[in-house]
Amino acid sequence: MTDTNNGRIPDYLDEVIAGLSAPEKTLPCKLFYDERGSGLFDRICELDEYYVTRVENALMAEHAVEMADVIGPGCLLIEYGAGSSTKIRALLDHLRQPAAFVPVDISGEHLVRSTDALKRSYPGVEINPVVADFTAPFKVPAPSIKPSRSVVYFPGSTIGNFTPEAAAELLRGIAERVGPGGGLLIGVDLVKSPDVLHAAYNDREGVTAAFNLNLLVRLNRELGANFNLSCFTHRATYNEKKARVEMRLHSDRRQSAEIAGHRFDFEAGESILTEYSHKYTVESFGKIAGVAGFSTRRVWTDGDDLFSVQYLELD
Ligand code: AVJ
Repeated sequence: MTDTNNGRIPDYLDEVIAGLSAPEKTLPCKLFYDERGSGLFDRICELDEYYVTRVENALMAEHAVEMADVIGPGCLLIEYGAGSSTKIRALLDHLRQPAAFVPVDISGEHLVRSTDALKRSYPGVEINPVVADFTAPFKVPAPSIKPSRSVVYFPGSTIGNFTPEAAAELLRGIAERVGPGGGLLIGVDLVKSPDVLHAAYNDREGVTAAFNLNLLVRLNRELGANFNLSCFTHRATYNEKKARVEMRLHSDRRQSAEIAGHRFDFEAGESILTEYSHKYTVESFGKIAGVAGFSTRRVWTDGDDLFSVQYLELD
């Protein structure tokens, strides 16, 4: 196992063991985004069926002037999960004299690459990247100019990965970070026809399936696990009652896999839960925001009400 990851044991090993030891087996969805997984996700974003990225990009392009206007001049802008360079560029093109831009991402390499490109495009903007998992505490460096207010930008409907309770908790953390008068510009995917959702998470080309299965590819490589990749199948279903897509890896037969001396047994038909993708109405999201102390100030949606970008403010 030692030569699978330059001799280092990945720090997520305990989380993986705990998740696979639970009565309902789970794996953390943040593990999707290794080099290969990030590439597969980029391909998902270009699929016809996956409306999410296309519609959000269009909303950003169309309304960035208004967004920059409600945010106002001199802000400290902090992006959670910076990977969406098209979206942030729409905003940076129109923001007036931002005090600084702080992209936060769990992948250091990814962050260095995107920050270099942004620095070239926006030489007048102070850019202070932070490598961090935004679900854990982290510090944002103070900009050299005192900001008028702090605003977190959280695109992509990544908030949908969290249960409503965990989402409220994360928003509470953002509220603490931005303080009174601070803002949150957030992309939130909307409740819609189950057919549209089914197609978006079960694309014809099988890119989403490859993205889901890549979790096991990664565990085999980085943890020396021995999952039999041909005996697990991608499943994505819409749970209407909970308003969420649930993604799983389904064990096609009775089998077992070993990771770092731990053995995991699977019944035929047993599955590993790999991701939730919660969908909201403007009202249901407003409630969660309210729990964290935010008020909904503006909501931008497309003509088909597929997706929303919302500006929330802390009173
Ligand atoms: C990046 C979390 C918003 O939930 O739609 C895409 C990830 N999973 N296809 C989503 C994803 C399967 C995506 N988020």
